[in-house]
Amino acid sequence: MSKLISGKEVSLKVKNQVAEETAELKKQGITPGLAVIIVGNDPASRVYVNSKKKACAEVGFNSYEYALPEETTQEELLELVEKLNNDNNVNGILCQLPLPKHIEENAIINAIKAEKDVDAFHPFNVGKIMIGEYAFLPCTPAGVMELIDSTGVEISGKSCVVIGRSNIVGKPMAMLLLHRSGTVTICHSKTQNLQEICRNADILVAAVGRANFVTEDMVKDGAVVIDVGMNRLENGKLCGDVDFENVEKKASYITPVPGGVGPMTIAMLMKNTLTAAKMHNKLI
Ligand code: L34
Repeated sequence: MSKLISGKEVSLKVKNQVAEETAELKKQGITPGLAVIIVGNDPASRVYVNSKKKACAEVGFNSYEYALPEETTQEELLELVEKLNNDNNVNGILCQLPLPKHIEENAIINAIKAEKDVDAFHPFNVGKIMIGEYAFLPCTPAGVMELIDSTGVEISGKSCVVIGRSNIVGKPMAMLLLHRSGTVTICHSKTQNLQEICRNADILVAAVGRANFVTEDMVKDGAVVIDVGMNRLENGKLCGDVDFENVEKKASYITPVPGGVGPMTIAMLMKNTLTAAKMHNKLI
């Protein structure tokens, strides 16, 4: 029987810490500010952006929402980013992905000033992550690290397998595990012997985007299993990449969906925005 890792609890701890530090900053007349841009009407994005605004209020930040219509042009969006780059009340800028197809995501990511890039998606910040010298960690992988650390399980020397190679999760996730001296394997859709490789993992992180992709036969007895998946089934139910019911019996620790990685993504965004505010005020 495995132990559930509560993203709700761990995220609350992170947010409480951010709130305490924010209260201190406010005494010096500094209130961190996060600008969140959402383009179009994706219902899932709407839910996540609302949670981000709510978290800002909880920790004491100002938040500025820019909800733009689906037909917004790339030029219009770039203009807004430029305006926010130059706005001193804004310490962090986040453009919720995915964007409508007619907008090139990389053009927007590259336009956000690296020092306000609280997602850590800008190539400058991605490069910093590679060399282990970062101000901002990408929110989801950073949240996963907090969840693993909350178990007390040592990462150093362990076999860590990441399923998924996206720029947003899989690649930076592997890098963070490597920085902590994990022996890291990245698996993807072309991987041969996927089951065998996963079965060897002491720490297994699933970021595939397919419901119930990770089955019991792919999991080692006693593994730590982290589920980054966020799949909406036809019946509206939210479900991860891991066949929770069966994998739970084998894992030593496992994250639920919802209530696992999702809330951590938001908590780490708060942490990055606080860091940005401190940097902009030359406090770090
Ligand atoms: N720019 N785009 C940018 N930054 C990000 O960090 C994100 N991401 C991903 C999608 N696009 C982005 C998020 O915010 C995924 N993501 C995210 C954030 C929060 C949650 C899920 C995904 C979350 O709070 N999930 C809840 C359930 C929410 C529900 O009921 O739908 C959970 O408990 O897992």
